[in-house]
Amino acid sequence: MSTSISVLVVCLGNICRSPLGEAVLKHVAKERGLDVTVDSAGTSRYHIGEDPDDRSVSVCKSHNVPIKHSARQVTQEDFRRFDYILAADEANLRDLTRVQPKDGKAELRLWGSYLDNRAIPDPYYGGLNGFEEVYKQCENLSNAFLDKIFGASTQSVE
Ligand code: WE7
Repeated sequence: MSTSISVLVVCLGNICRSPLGEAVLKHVAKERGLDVTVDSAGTSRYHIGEDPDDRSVSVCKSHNVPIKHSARQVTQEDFRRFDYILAADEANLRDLTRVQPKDGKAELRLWGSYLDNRAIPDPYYGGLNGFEEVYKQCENLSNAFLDKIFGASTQSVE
């Protein structure tokens, strides 16, 4: 019997880091043959309905990782529906704590807490290489998270 889990990746606007993290986590889980439902959302309502940032799309394209998302704001229902809510940085984590309902079952954590406690830096006001760095960090964070939840024995071999 295999475990099925659901994960919500969260950043500020849900156009740069979190849709990229969603795409990478889906891709890594699929490679490892793991059953993981992944979505993403933003703490802000600023970009609701927008596609991912062109630079997130470009970086995913260069790694042959599919990315498709429409930006949305995190809801209290998300805390009841998802098993894990992973915040990109400490500000996102703080904002999520503020909207977390009493009856939420989701495990709310900084994504980096599964690896090195580092935040995913906001690449919005930088160039494409910041997005490439975020991509690599999301790959490492995806593997660290899946190792922790499913066990390192589920690691795929190249
Ligand atoms: C960002 C952003 C990011 C910063 N994606 N935006 Cl101007 C603005 C205002 C409220 C919410 C959002 Cl979402 C945005 C646009 C989108 N990753 N990062 N803004 C940002 C970075 C450093 C200092 C201040 C802000 C608003």
